[in-house]
Amino acid sequence: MLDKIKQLQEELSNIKASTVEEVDELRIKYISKKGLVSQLFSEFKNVPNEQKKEVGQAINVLKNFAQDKINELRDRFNNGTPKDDGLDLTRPGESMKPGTRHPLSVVRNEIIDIFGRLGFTVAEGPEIEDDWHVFSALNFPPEHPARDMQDTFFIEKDPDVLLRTHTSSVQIRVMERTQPPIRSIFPGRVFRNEAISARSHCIFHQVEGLYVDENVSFADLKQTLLYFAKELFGEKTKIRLRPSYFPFTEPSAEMDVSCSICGGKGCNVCKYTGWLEILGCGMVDPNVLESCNIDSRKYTGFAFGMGIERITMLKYGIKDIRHFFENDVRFLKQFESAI
Ligand code: 2NM
Repeated sequence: MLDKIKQLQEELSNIKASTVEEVDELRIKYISKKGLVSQLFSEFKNVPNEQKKEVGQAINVLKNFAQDKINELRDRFNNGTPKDDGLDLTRPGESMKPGTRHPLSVVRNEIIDIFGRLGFTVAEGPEIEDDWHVFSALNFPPEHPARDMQDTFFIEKDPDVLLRTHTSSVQIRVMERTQPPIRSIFPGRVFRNEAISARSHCIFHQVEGLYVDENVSFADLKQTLLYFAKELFGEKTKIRLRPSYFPFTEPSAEMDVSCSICGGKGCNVCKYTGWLEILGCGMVDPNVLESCNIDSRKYTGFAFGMGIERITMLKYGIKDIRHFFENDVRFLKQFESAI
């Protein structure tokens, strides 16, 4: 008798049903008046007296177990009111914060937007380049130090395959395939073989710009950059141009903006000069135009280039360039942007 009870208990532990009808069949089989559990009660009278107590208890346990099991199966199909398992399905879900844009993307998009309002389009090109597009077409003499292994990451030698050190290579590609008017900006990653510190990194981001047409003058360059500086740093911003040298522009200049922290009065960010250097610029050297089959007697152009990291650090008071490459969310989530 006890064996029979044990066997039924095991059978009941494994019962399954995939429809309400199957649940009912199981109910009839086990716990109806003529079911297997009820049959045990009828056989109970034949159990010897000394076993009655033990067997009686076991049958009662089995009966309750069978009842619970059938109820449980039935509840699964009872799609009217789900069983209360401690979940309140009417509660609003946990809110999920959207991610934020990387500060370099925020500033790059802002720069693209400002020049977009002046009619500049965006162009991109390859990060892996050849000597022609990075150096020769840009009027770098053969012995220029930037061509050195010390400054440039070479992938192969003879012929040279290298990582671009500025996005000017994209300007060359655009000028090679398009005749003026050209009015574009060129955002992208660039690579220089430099020691990593708080101020410099071997990978960084640039935006360069180029405007080539008939009668483009230095005055056009100045007004374009003044508009840009006011849009980026505020209406009160002043600019100044200092003579400089680049192989690809003549004349060349470096542009400072009045310090946006102290308004030009002098503070530790501008090292008490009142000015911050933000970009290099100049009139495109006629040799560069000729390298790209653009007639330098008919057309002139201006170009400029800036580091996005530097501008972002100045704009947000970030003291270490390495923050941009560590992806610490405590740093990143402080930047929110509409674009
Ligand atoms: C700079 C500064 C000055 C520049 C010149 C050219 C090109 F291709 F037209 F010759 N592209 N970029 C340029 C000029 C870049 O970056 C500091």
